[in-house]
Amino acid sequence: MFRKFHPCFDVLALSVANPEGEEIMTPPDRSGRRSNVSLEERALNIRRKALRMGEIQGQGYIGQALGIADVLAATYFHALEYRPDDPEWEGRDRFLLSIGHYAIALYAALMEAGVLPEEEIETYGMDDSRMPMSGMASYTPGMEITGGSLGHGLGIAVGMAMGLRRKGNPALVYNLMSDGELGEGSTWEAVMSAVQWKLDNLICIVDFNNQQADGPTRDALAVAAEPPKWEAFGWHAQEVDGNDMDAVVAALDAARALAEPKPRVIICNTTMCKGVDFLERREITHFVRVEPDEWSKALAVLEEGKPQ
Ligand SMILES: Cc1ncc(C[n+]2csc(CCOP(=O)(O)OP(=O)(O)O)c2C)c(N)n1
Ligand SMILES: [Mg+2]
Repeated sequence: MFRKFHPCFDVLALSVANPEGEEIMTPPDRSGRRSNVSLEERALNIRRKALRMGEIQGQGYIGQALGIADVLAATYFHALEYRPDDPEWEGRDRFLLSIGHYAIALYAALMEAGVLPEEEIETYGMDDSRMPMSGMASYTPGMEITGGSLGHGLGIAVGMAMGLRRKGNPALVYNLMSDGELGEGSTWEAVMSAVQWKLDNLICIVDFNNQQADGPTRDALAVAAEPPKWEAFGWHAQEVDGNDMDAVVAALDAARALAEPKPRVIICNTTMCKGVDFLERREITHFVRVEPDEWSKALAVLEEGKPQ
């Protein structure tokens, strides 16, 4: 069984087994996730769950979660190979959340995907919860790394991609990073390493929401996000509207189908707080302030705009 969209892995991988003797290439069980629920509906559910978690804690990085929901829906329900009931399945694609403060968004996606049970939503951010406010690998099934010290996810992804290739494992490594991380030198060391090692099993997704803690990214180091910059380093680069589902899906397909031996980046232009207009208009969206009565209002606005 060849991976449909990834023609360039080693044929030898077909016979590789993990230490338990299970064939890595056993086709994943898609039941319960690639159902007839549309990607738009998945994205809406991710937004709903994120808002609920925000309401429970009275705070959260909700602007990021609402902004990246479409990308997460396309990634988890169109692109990624994984088994919801076996998050450590050796054949899974690795999804790295370099930006630990986006954990609320990934928890929502993992719940929607059936990796985390929905009942746990009420524990978000509480003592002993498996969903702390910043993502930690040792706490949460499906959380591959402890991100949050910004600028390190891509370097870890490079190491993982090299390791998987060495083991003959055809899984892909996805790294979700932020535009703020483009200002970190360690990111660019990883960019160069990925090219040096011809890592065609690495897909980097940049959430370009034009926001950092201190203001707009375009006022800082925005040139780093442009495709020509990545292409000059030797990457295959695409730039899309990250809130346009069809565009995100097409970009993921193109990244996976590429036969050239190079890493791939998809720069996703997203809108912070997408789907809740009164929050979209807030000036400070990095840690958007939501009043206690605004959580239900935000949910109502989201429901009004839901896909028909
Ligand atoms: C190395 C490092 N420096 C600073 C921080 C503090 N910090 C947390 S989130 C953040 C904003 C960075 O911008 P971006 O990742 O684009 O965040 P967004 O506002 O889009 O969520 C900063 C500076 C950190 N976590 N790690
Ligand atoms: Mg940002």
